[in-house]
Amino acid sequence: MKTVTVIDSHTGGEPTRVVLAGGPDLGGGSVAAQLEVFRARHDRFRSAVVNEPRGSDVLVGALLVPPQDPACAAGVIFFNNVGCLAMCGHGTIGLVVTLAHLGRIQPGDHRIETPIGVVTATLHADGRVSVANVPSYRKARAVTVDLPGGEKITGDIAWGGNWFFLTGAPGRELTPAHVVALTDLTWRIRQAVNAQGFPEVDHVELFGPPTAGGDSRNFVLCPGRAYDRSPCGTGTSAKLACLAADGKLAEGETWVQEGMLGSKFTGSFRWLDRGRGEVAPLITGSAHITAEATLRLDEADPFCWGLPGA
Ligand code: PYC
Repeated sequence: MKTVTVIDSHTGGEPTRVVLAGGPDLGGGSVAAQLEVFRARHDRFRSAVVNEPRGSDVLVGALLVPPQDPACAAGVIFFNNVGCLAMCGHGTIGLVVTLAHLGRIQPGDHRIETPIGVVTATLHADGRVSVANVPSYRKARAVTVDLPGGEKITGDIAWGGNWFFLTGAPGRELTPAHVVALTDLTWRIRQAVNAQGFPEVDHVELFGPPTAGGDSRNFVLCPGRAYDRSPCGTGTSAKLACLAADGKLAEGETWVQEGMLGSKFTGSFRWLDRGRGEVAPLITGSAHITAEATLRLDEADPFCWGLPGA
């Protein structure tokens, strides 16, 4: 019987499960190198932690690993129901609130090593967390894709720590009552974007008018077909890169992104390289602890390693 110590939280409704102990030994080195070992040799552990019957399609796992960079408070590998994520904004906020809950960190700045670089998270005295995310940029503007049935959708392709296709959703209400239709639409968009020259895109982000006092509301389809309950930290970073490139948001100005539940992330950016359209996004949100638990992995259980996601 193997046991795994976890703490669950949610960030604007989107859950994160931080694995504190009982995870595999990935051999050290950079978090990028440890991710390769995790992917190649421990995929069933990923599935056991986040998939049913212990988890659900929407749960994001955050495996704490030793950072290579001694200036970092932690290293982390994020994963979901179908694989690993390069970075996760809501998950970083959940991780920081979890480390604070454990008394491992105090308010202030904390460097966290992810597979794609170091991010700095600031734990504020009131419990909110700001994440200075990885450099973000728009790769392609106004890409038109053809959906089966003849509909054409035009959007941007941008990197915010994950790859996104970002588009408007005229005539579609971004509310929980329409999740099935929005999931179906964004899944078809993702397939068309992938087929039309952008195989790297695994998140699709629809934007509509705000309804909870923000600047915009979004619906974000994640790689395993679940939708992000939060406004999505990496998706908001990709949006900031597009707004910056279009001159629609000035350096230092705030952008309040609502998610599907009305929860909000406040974002702003700093230019890193105007010529290349590269920005440093800053995303602020809050998280709440929901559980402290021990997972039991019993080889005699036919569903010990989880049901496949999506
Ligand atoms: O907040 O970056 C994020 C995220 C990615 C997938 C789910 N949440």
